[in-house]
Amino acid sequence: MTRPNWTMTKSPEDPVDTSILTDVRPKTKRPPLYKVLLLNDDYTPMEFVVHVLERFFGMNHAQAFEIMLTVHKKGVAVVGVFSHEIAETKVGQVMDFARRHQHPLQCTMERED
Ligand code: TYC
Repeated sequence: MTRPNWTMTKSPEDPVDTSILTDVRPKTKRPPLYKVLLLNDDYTPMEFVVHVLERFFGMNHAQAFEIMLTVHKKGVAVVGVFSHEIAETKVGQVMDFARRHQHPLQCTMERED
């Protein structure tokens, strides 16, 4: 009977062939994380962006104001890192909220390396 080598009993007469099947660790690769990015534009009011960061990303007012200013000055900033599903939800919430208020604010996600 042929059995995988990790279940075979070793004996001098029956040496275990470790040449192929040697790794018995279960595969535990963690799923990738996604950065949620906020993009600058010339029209969305600063207060609206601060409100978005407080409402959807759980930031306090000072944190939200600081990140908003970073986006305003640098063009883009990471506002959070999440699983694929949560990142998609956040992007959808921000885009929907901005569209409903007729602001051109853009929010995207990007796989983290
Ligand atoms: N640049 C905008 C303004 O001057 C403010 C702004 C900040 C817009 C961040 C978008 O993601 C943004 N009103």
